[in-house]
Amino acid sequence: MLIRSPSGIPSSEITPESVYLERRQFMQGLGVGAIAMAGLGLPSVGLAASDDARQALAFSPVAKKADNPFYTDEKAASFVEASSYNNFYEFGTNKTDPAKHAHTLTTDPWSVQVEGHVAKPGSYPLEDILKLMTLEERIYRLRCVEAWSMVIPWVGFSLADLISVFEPTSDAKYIEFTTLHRREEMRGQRSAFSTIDWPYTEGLRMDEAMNPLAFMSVGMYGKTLPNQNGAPIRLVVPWKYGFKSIKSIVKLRFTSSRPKTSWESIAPSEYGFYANVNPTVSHPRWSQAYERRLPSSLLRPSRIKTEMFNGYGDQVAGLYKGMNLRRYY
Ligand SMILES: Nc1nc2c(c(=O)[nH]1)N[C@H]1C(S)=C(S)[C@@H](COP(=O)(O)O)O[C@H]1N2
Ligand SMILES: [Mo]
Repeated sequence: MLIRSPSGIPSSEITPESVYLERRQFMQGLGVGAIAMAGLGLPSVGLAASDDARQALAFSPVAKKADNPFYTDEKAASFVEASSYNNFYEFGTNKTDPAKHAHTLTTDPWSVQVEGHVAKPGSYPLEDILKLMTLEERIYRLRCVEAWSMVIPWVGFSLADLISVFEPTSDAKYIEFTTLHRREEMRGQRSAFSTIDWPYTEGLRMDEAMNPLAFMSVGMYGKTLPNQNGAPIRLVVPWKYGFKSIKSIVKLRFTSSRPKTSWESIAPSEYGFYANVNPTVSHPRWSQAYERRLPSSLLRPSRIKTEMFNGYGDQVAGLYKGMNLRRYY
């Protein structure tokens, strides 16, 4: 199915000049960040290459106001930090594996298959999706279940806007998301030791997916996503543990019953379907009361208190009214 841009104007022509200027100054700042990182002994493997491959995006920058839920004035990680310390098991289980190995992934052409309880199922080429969506920037905290977190400036569009394109029916109560399964390009999927039954899947309840915070990201730091961060399109759900923010998405399925997710299937006692950030419910093997805000070092451990719903309670607590969050973890 072909979707036409309403205006026909390439998005690159409608970015205000000021955004480009700001971005250029920002990118110049990155060189300094790379040197600082080298000092911390963090890897720089493959980063120059992945940065070169990234395209500038046209987007409206985030409004830097204290009451904007899509913004935080907490210090963002640098691009190098956010693209060299990753979880993306399709490329290996070490934090440095994705930056080393994700360059093998082909992200163009890319389509998203839409199935289930929708009026408009089909295979949607990513470029057609992008013509329909207005790109914006959001600076979100992402809290990993492993008790570290980062602040990252994402570029993308609201998941609710995307969902409305497919016209879900009243039977659509959940959405299941699926990552690409392509063993030739994803060395983690070829590993004999992998615990994940590929492809990686995730899910959201429909009202969670429609919450204005839920975001589909196609970029970060003003440019298209590096492969290790989930190119060309990934989910960002900032009030939930990072594993819900599924990368390199190829399928959305609208279902009437709750989908089984990868982590829940591997260890149901450790990872629940909801996976809301909750400092009062420990992981069976460690506390979730504190987190390490990256970058951190021995001298500056950056240990901070974890907030309920990762600090997004004003926006999302209502979704879980009356639910026992110890039971529905
Ligand atoms: N397909 C897929 N998506 C994934 C993962 C993964 O292994 N495979 N890891 C998740 C985890 S545990 C985290 S913390 C975030 C990390 O996102 P980042 O590397 O962009 O910071 O991606 C999530 N999305
Ligand atoms: Mo994570």
